[in-house]
Amino acid sequence: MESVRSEPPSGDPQAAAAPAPGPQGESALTVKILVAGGFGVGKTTLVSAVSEIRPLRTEEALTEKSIGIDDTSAVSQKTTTTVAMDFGRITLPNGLVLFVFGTPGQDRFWFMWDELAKGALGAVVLVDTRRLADCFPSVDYFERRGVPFIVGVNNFEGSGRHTPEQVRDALDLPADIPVINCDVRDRESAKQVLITLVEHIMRSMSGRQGSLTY
Ligand SMILES: Nc1nc2c(ncn2[C@@H]2O[C@H](COP(=O)(O)OP(=O)(O)O)[C@@H](O)[C@H]2O)c(=O)[nH]1
Ligand SMILES: [Mg+2]
Repeated sequence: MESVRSEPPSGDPQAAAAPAPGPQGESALTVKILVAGGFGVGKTTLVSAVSEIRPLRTEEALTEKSIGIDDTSAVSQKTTTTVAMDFGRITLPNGLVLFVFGTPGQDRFWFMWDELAKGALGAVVLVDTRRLADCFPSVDYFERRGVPFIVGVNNFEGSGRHTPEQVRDALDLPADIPVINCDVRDRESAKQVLITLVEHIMRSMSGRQGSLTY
């Protein structure tokens, strides 16, 4: 299997979203990816865990305005919510630079998704198995647009352990879409999720050789 850990970036010129200067001024291959999933599933946490720059966060305190709108029953410690997006950057061991955008989790921000998805080569859909249905809109969105995605099962205490195969069955996902367990609070675990996505994107691109206009 192709590994992004030790090999140089794929020679496919379409993989390059834009060249960005590296630490020594050389240009690096940069790729935009999204982190999606339901409210409180760990998107902001993942971006913060992996980002090598101070992540840009546009969170605001949950206010009375969101009471009755944002369901916080399963995330009782949650006191902030992402109103627009999270943004972070990570350089993978092979030199590929990922720009990671966390999507807003609430339905009332759907209008932003098309803007946010422009130029994205792939996505991570985070899942909390206690609230599996919350990820359906994200899965539908990426399936409909043909955006390669993987599923990260964020293991919260008390959610019980579900095997990736059980989650795959529950979400009715085809066999080629990776489903992996993760703890997005842990940098290495969160990074592994992104590496799995990049490997999946590369496999998807080599399979279709088509245009990447979504
Ligand atoms: N126990 C536990 N808490 C988590 C985990 N991931 C995120 N959290 C917490 O769950 C809450 C919601 O996470 P957040 O990243 O804000 O969710 P978002 O709405 O998807 O951006 C925060 O208080 C996180 O600290 C996890 O894997 N385990
Ligand atoms: Mg958030």
